[in-house]
Amino acid sequence: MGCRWLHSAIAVTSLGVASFGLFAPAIAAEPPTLDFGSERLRNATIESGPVRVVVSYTPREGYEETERDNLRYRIFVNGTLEAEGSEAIWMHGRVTLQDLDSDAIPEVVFNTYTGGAHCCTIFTLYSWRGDQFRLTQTFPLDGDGGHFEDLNGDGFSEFVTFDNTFLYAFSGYASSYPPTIVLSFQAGGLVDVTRNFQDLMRSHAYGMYLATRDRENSAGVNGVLAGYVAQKILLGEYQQGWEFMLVHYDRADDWGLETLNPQGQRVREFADYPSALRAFLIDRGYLTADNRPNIAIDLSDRVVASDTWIPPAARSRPQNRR
Ligand SMILES: [Ca+2]
Ligand SMILES: [Ca+2]
Repeated sequence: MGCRWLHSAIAVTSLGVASFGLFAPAIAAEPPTLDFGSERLRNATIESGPVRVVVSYTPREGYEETERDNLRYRIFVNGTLEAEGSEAIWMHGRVTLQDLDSDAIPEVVFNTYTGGAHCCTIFTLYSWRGDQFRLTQTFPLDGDGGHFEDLNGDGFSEFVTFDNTFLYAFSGYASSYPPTIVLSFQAGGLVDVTRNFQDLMRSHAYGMYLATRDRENSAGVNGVLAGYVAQKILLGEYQQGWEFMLVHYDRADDWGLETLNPQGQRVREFADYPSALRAFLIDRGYLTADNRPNIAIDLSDRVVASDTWIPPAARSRPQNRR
């Protein structure tokens, strides 16, 4: 329902990956997984290598006003409890043991779907770093959020997603076409490597170009073009992207020409789409304040909500250690 461009974006992205031709993805056994859906779980366990996860989960019975945590988990390494936590699962979720950095110790990857029309998946990652866990949690990300895949075969998985801040900025959801984000899983955290993946970005830009052509002079093209210009900035082709936008934008569409604060009061108003888009791209860090491509942009900040370490004091049962 109404996610046509996002669907085509994903299809194009897949083509881009397939056309890399640099490596043949290894065919690995399915990683150990537990799904959280309509079945109750009591101390359900998955394990791989030194890591074991024990989960209890109670499905929700219809709508509940309280955000009660209905998933509880404990994570053991070599038999010692090293982390525990709880989450609220609204629709469904899963936990997977997946080695994202090829060090033979699987990462614990939770993803939880929050429900809502086009929303949202949160990823929670525990990575054992020898004597403690590094814990990374994403913002709620649109749809299924993204996926892990080792795009270049270097042993470090990439998290492939989109810049969610473009959704609804200059059009409704169906016409929003956000630019690519690729983060590499390094040392237990997510690092922006988007611009290393030129082929992937280029095929995504081509999808945006086709979507613009299909929407010529019709509502929503400004949502596609916002993503397109950002994508071209990432490709080092800002000027070309900007000129394409100037030819193709919808002058009659006023979506996004005023900025409201959380109280709904107007804080900024723009005369036309190009000036609103320029201000937006500066706000989002794609352009510097003096209107130049920002080569230092770090796109991880719109994916990673928190990144912490779990110190020994925070662990339960410290007497079990060593
Ligand atoms: Ca690992
Ligand atoms: Ca990689």
